Amino acid sequence: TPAVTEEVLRRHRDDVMPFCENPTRSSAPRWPSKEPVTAQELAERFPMMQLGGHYSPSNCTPREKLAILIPYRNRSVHLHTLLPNLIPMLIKQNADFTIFVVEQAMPTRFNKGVLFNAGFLEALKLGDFDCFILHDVDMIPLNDANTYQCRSDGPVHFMAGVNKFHYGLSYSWLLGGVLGFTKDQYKAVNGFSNLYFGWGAEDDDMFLRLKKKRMDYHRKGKDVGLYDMIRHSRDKGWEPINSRFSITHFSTRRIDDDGLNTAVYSRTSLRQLPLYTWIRVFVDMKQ
Ligand code: UDH
Ligand code: NGS
Repeated sequence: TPAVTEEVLRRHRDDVMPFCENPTRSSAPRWPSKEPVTAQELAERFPMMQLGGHYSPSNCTPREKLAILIPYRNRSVHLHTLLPNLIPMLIKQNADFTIFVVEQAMPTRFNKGVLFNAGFLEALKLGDFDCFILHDVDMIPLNDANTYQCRSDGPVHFMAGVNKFHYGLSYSWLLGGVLGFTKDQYKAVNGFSNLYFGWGAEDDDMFLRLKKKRMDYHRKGKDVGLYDMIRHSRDKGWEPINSRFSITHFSTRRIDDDGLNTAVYSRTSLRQLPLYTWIRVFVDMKQ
């Protein structure tokens, strides 16, 4: 009898399980639930989630594997408000996803760029992810039709508007909030700069990286891309630092020598919790 080749197996699987389609249509924004939910209640609410915060639809073949990277420090209430909104949305979208909470240990100033780079590298040690969704912990998606999928022709900015700005953005090239890259796109821009300790500019730096690499990005429309930001005060260790402007000034020159290929951090914890994989890293200020 002829050997069963990979190709035959694949086709067979496709016959039985067609590729997943995103069933959600644009609809009126849902009213998000703004109450934090305890870890235990979340685990009970989402028994279909596998350890480490993984979910894969059982009745179709997913087209891509998503890694959701959430930069994090001391925002437990926000995380426990985001998860009960995000998980059901992604399940409705038939997504194959794994949630990573990438926490920066104290005491160094918070550095989102390094955390994204670390999350990207650490996630790839654990699975073969195709698409990386970089997600602020305090941004609650309002429309289930805001499909978290990457595009082969450029990164996707999923946020068209946020409550804080009357469901608009503060400026047109803003890339903060929720941004999606394929693995190759993220590598092509050499990830984020590692040099921004403190609030601001790492996302503007990314905008310049995309420009430099002649990569267009796509912004979702307001029909689906609206978010509610959970209001909060400024965190300790996340103050705006004046030097950010001069760092950005040299951004495009440095792009290949500062980023994913030069991120310095040490991983101090890795735990697979019921609803997410928790990675804690220590970031030295000498990048
Ligand atoms: N983050 C943390 N912990 C921190 C700092 C940042 O988890 O200590 C993460 C978190 O994912 C957050 C993201 O980084 O969503 C961006 O930080 P942010 O939400 O604080 O940034 P934003 O620009 O707010 O929204 C800045 C402070 C505004 C103070 C307003 C006072 N009225
Ligand atoms: C800009 C920051 C961005 C930041 C954005 C948020 O000024 O990093 O504000 O604006 N750029 C610099 O600091 C250079 S907000 O939407 O909160 O008004 O993301």
